Amino acid sequence: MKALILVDIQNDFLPGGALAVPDGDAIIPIVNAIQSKFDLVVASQDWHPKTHKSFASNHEKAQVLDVIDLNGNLQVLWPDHCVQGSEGTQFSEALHTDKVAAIFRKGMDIEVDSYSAFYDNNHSNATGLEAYLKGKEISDVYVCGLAADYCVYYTAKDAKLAGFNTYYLTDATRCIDQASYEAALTDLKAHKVHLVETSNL
Ligand code: VGL
Ligand code: ZN
Repeated sequence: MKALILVDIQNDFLPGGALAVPDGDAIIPIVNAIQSKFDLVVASQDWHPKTHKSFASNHEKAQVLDVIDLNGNLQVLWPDHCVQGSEGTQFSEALHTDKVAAIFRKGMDIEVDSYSAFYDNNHSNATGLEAYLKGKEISDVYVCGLAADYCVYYTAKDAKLAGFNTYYLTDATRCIDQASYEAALTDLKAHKVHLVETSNL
C-alpha cells in the first residue's frame, strides 16, 4: 500500500507568505495531479505558538537566518511563520484536499523545532504519523511539499528510518536554499531514499 505525504503546503511557504519558498506554488498542479495514484493521502501542517523559539523575534538581538544553539540543537532562526490560527497556516486554496485522510500538526513545543512530519528535531516526540501509516499497512511512502531542504527532507529521512520504502518526489518540491538542498539530496541518497520524478510514477 502506497501513501503520499503532503508536507506543509501552507500559505506562509508560498509566494506572498512569511517564509515563502521561491517558486513554491509551481508544485501545486503537480501535487493535485498525482494524488489519485495513491491508496492514502495525508498532510502535515507547521503549527507554531507565537512564542516559538525557532522565531528570530523571540530572541534578543537575533536576526533571521542566524544559527543558535537551542537546547543542544543547531537551530536556524526563521521569520515568524505558521502561527497557530493565522491565515499563513492554511493550505493553499489551489491545493486539492478532498483526498487528505488525516492532518498531522507539528512544531507546537516552543523549545524544539519539528521539521519532520514524524518526529521533532530531538527525535523524542512522535506526531503519530508513523503509527498511523503502519496501522493502514502502508509499505511505501512518497514525500512532496515544502520546503525541499527542510521539512520534506527530514520527513523523507524519517520515513526511511521508520522502515518504509521511501520516495522523494524531486519535481513536487522546492527549496529555500540551493546549497542546503544539495546537501539534503546527498544525505537522502546515502540513506537509500529513492529520488524520483512524478512523470515516472
Ligand atoms: C519549514 C523552516 C521552518 C518547512 C518549517 O516547512 O520546511 N522550514 N519551519
Ligand atoms: Zn516552522
